[in-house]
Amino acid sequence: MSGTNASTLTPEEPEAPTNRPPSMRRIKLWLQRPYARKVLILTVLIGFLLLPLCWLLLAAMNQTGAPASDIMKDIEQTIFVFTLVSIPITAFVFAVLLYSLLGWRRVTGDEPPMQDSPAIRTNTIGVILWTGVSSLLAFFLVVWGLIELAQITANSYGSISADEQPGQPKSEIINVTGQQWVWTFEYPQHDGLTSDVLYMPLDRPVYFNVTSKDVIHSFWAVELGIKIDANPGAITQTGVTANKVGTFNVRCAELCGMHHAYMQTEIRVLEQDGFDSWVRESGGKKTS
Ligand SMILES: [Cu+2]
Repeated sequence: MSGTNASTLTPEEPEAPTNRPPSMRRIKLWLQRPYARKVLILTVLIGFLLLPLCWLLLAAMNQTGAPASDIMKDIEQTIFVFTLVSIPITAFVFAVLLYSLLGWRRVTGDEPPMQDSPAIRTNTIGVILWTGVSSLLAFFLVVWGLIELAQITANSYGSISADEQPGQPKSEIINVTGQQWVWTFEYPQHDGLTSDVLYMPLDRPVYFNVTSKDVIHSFWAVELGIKIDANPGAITQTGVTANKVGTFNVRCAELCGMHHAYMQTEIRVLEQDGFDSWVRESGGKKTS
């Protein structure tokens, strides 16, 4: 060992590659690759193709007359925004998938395989862009979701009984009972009048006490945007103000046995006069 230079004995870090172009230049180089450009073009194309989805979803939901309450309007808005925000990422993932399937098929004949590109997985700007954009989108959705959730909770009267809500016109209380496989609605303010169709007055807060006689069901007033479990031996509460006259749907949203799919009935939202007449004709007392 004698005579050797001391510096060669100390272990050295492997030499950092010095021939790598700077981050921005590497992205430019990468973008010049034909496949990168094709993937980006595909992303934009697929993005535009997916765009109508936002409206198609709303159109599908509105087929039966939704939104019939502020809650449903909030829910639809949220579905619209979530779809819109997810489109750029979905489009990019599908573009990579499509291009990988179609562009990287078997190499035929003497065709040389495509040249590898400079790796961008360790590219600072690339990594910051990718994680930054997707984090921002996700963060926006979390904030939006929390605000909408608070709004919907307020509109369904949270945990405060509707008739204790400040500044609300007198509410209607309806006891909802699920059982295999029918719904029953009882109106305690009208001599316990019962009905198998959910009659509701327009523009008045309706407060639901929901329970079940047997298994767990879920009371779903589709176009009004409320859905809550109906549990045996317990009462769950929610509420809504219908803001549209019409006939809508109640369904069971919890698999509850053989005829779960048929556990449905109608909601009839009537103007106050019409609702009062229905109450009188059905033997209940008139609303005070
Ligand atoms: Cu059910």
